[in-house]
Amino acid sequence: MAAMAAMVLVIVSLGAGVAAPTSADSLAPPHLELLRSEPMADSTIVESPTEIRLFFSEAPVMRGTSVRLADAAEELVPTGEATADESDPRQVYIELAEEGIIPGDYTVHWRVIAQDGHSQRGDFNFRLQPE
Ligand SMILES: [Cu+2]
Repeated sequence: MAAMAAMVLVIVSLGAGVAAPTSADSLAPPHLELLRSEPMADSTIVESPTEIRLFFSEAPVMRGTSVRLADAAEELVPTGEATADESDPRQVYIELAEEGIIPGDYTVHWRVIAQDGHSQRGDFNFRLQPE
C-alpha cells in the first residue's frame, strides 16, 4: 500500500518536472465554461423573462445539450428546447411560455457536451419578484 502510494508520488513529480507547470490549472486543457446568463445567476428580477439565455466560452454540441427550468418545488416549467443562437452558437437559449412565469424562485439546470467530448453541467438560481 505504502509502496504504491510512493510510486504514484514519483510519477506525479516526474510529470510535473517535465511539464514545469506554474499552477495546477495549466495541467488541464481548457474546458467549456458558462460565462454568464440572462437572467443573471442569483439575481432578483421584477418582470418575467421571455427566455433564459446562457453564454458559454465555446459553442457546445447541441445534441446532448439541455437547459431546463425548475420552480422552487423542483417541478419542471414547460419551455422550448435548448437552441443555439443563429448569430453566435456560443449562446444557447430556451424560450418560455408566452404568458411568462409566475413570481417565485427558479433554478436553471444546464448540461452540455463540449466539442472536445467533455460533458459539463451546472445550475444557477434567480428570483422573480415583481415590485
Ligand atoms: Cu474539456
